[in-house]
Amino acid sequence: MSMNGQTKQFDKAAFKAAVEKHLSTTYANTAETATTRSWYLAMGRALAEISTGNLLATEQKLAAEKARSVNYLSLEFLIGRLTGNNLISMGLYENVAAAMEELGQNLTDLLEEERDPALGNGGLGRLAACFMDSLAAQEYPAVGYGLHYEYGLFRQSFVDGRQVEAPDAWRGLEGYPWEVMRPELAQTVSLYGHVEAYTDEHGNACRRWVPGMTVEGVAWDLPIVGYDNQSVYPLRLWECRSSAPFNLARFNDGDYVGAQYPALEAGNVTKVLYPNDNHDQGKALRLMQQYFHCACSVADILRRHIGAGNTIEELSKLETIQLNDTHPTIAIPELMRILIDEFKLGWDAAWAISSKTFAYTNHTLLPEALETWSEALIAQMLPRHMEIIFEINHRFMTLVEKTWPGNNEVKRKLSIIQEGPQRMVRMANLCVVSTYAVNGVAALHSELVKRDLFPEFNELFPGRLTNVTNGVTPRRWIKYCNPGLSALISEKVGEDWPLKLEKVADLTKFADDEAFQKRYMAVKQENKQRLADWVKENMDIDLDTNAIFDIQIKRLHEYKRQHLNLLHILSLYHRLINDPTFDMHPRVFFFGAKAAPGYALAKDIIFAINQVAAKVNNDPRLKGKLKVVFIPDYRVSLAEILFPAADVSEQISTAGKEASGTGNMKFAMNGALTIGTMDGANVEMREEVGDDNIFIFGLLVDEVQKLKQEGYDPYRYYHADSLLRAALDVLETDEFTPGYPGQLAAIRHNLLDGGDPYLVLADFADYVKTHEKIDAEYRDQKTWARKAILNTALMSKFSSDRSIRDYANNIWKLEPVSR
Ligand code: Z16
Repeated sequence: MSMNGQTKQFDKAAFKAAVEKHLSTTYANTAETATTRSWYLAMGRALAEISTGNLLATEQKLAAEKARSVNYLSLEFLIGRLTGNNLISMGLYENVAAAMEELGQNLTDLLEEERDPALGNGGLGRLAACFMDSLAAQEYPAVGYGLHYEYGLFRQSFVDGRQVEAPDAWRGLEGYPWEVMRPELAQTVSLYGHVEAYTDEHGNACRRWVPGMTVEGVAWDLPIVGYDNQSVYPLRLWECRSSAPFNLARFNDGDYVGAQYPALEAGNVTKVLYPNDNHDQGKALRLMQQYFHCACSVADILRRHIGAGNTIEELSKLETIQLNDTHPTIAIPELMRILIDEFKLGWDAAWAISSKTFAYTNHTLLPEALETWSEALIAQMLPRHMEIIFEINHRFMTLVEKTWPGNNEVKRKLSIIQEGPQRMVRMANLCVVSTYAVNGVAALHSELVKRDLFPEFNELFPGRLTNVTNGVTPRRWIKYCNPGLSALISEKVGEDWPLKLEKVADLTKFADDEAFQKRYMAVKQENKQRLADWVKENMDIDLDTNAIFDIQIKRLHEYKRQHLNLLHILSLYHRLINDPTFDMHPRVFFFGAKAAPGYALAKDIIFAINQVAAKVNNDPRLKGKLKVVFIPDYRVSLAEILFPAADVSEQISTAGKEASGTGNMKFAMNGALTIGTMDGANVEMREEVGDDNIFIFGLLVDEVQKLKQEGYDPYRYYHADSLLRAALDVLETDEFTPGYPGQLAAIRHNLLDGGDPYLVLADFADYVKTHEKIDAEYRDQKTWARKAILNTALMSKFSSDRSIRDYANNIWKLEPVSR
């Protein structure tokens, strides 16, 4: 491994001394008594010394250069474990392994001590983490801004097959070794109160916010280490602390304890991550989190900007702010408030800056995921912001009137304020009106944003709505998680592919080379064994690694259709038992998924899969041909074992519903073949690998829309297909819930009388047929190997480095700055 600039040269003796010093002085331990955990923590602190130094140096260099930077605002950063990944980026993996060996410690064991920082739900949070990695790897100046949740996404276990949630105290008792508190960056955030009018010293009529309370924001920086370069960027996470003394009036009244109570409540703003993926819950505390995040982040951006000697008029020249979904939208009225009320700019001057500073990424078309906040709630918590939102809308409505005179219907549709029994603020509309660029996350999705979600906005603001197809970082998702494949790639195409994934296309030359095919499949076999070992150790299930490993890992959601996968499994079970002519290659179906705690049907689907697994895995009639494994507590560190071990990747959402998907890309890079619908990024993956190297099935977006318009009747499919009928009807029996018939009936009911909102039944037959094709093709291992190799070879488009270059070139207008 090459030594890189993070460390100039590695002094093993000095590093060991640093580890031992942390062991004794930071953790009060001795080499004789220390646990593996203490050694991991001490090693982490010693490594963080290096990255913190580089973070500070990068910060100073960028300030001195007056480099234009992007500020990536996201309520979620699903970064996963940092230690192993950072060792690779720093070029220190082997050196540190050797140093720790001399201290009597095994690096692999130490790395297993790290808990996943699960500061995100799923795709959106993981995308933010990949993007930070790609910004640092390519040295595009950037700061990531997020929240320092005390509890990350809940830990999941199964009790009698049902999901049980437990809190995720990701920092442990000792704190997380990679984070560093930045006390001098603390911010005070205002909430509640009222707005008052006043006349300033020049006789101008002004307005100001008189807050009802304040809380404190404390900054914690996590290092985003650039791969093989010297740059380290901050992921700055804000922790909420209560301001003391909190309620001055009550405090002076002598009610000392009572005065602290509201403070205790406010101290809870960053307690816990909301566990919803693709769903808007509309809770007041969530709005408070969003505002707290935005207020701290905008204030910090302005502190850096003004602190470096720039004028406020230069803001949009030097800083751009990317909003990851609508979650940080309140940053827009916050910046307007500061420009107008504090910098005393007029509306037009403020708008000229703000509307050239913000850009917005849309991640979903699902109506239940599009955020709206009640006007009453915003007016109470953020009264000045509500005034500003009204003013933005008023001016926007004037533009709409000019474009479509007298057309009240279009006004009602486009207005930032949704009329009704209680008026609601539509955050996506506010974003489209107030930003210079709006992007979807895959070509198909971005077309649907223009065609179905925002057609009039696209007319009003031509060119504003664009596409940036998602990507994933090849450092974590190939190099770190799949060392066997990485060595093979390096041998054939050279060492620099993690930064230049196009190089991997050279593997196409070896796709038909039998010797290479054997080595490639041997790596796959090792990775399947690693997963099988994990399953044996943690779940005590025996697996045959010659079986097809078929994996669906993603949040549990109806639109992602884990229940379509389940119906297929039930159909195989039915055929294996009832049809003596039926044969299949052995298959293991893996699932990993968390359900939002309030999502009843999602939880029912988890229960059903677990019950089917319990039966199927122990049924001798199946002769070991069918196994079902639901991996509990699916998270980034388990994803790192699952993606490399897959033969088949399940990407089976209803067409038009999955904005992009990113797991689909990780599977394909690691040589799994996709079974998928023409949805999200699957469409572009098919373009890259060719139709022969991906298994596409199901209705197209327009067919889905047409079928729904004509009046979709799930019973039609039920009556026409005996296999489907068998798979559905068994859910009414006690086959999988002995003694308790009907426990799985909610799923069947949803699909038949519930109208099957995601067209599971309409796609079932084609899905089954396509799986039969997979079964047949897997038996020809040479052809399968060829296809798997071509998947690895042809995924370079889906490196997040390419996504970030697209943002930098087409939206942010950013240039790299090397340290
Ligand atoms: C989320 O994970 C996504 C969208 C959204 O509105 C909210 C959340 Cl928490 C996902 C999309 O569902 C997925 O298709 C996409 O790949 C991912 O965001 C990243 O863009």
